Amino acid sequence: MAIERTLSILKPDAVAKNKIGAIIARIEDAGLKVVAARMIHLTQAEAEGFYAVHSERPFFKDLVKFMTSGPVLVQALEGENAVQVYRDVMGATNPKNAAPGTIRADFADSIDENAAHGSDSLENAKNEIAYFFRSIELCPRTR
Ligand code: RTP
Ligand code: MG
Repeated sequence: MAIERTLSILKPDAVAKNKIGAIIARIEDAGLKVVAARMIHLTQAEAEGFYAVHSERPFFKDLVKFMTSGPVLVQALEGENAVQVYRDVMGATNPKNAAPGTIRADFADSIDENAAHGSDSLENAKNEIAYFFRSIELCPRTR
């Protein structure tokens, strides 16, 4: 299987609950490696740009409001099959449907405040990583 990179955002609810370390432990335990990381408090324009694909959806306004409500941890993760592996580690979008032991089952309260974002395809992962990180900020993990 190919080595991929994916974008993770630990959302404002997870940061406010002080669960950054607990969630990164899940990420590392799944074999994914952090190759870039930054804390950022998104502006409205930055959140709207990131979620532009959802701009016509009914939840868009609330999503942007939530994502700008506090700081987030943005990370690029690397590993075999990283896009799907991280989606599996996060669990379903709605924590009520997320399998036990997943990030959203254990740390999220609702579909709106669901602790983590993960890219949904390799192509989107490339674009999303480039939205937050310059190539020089990505540190390949050779060991
Ligand atoms: P994400 O992009 O954050 O990783 O989540 P996802 O792929 O599992 O879900 P997506 O369909 O991309 O939706 C993005 C975020 O919008 C919120 N949402 N709310 N109220 C609703 O019906 C609804 N649907 C989606 C969620 O916070 C979701 O993570
Ligand atoms: Mg998504």
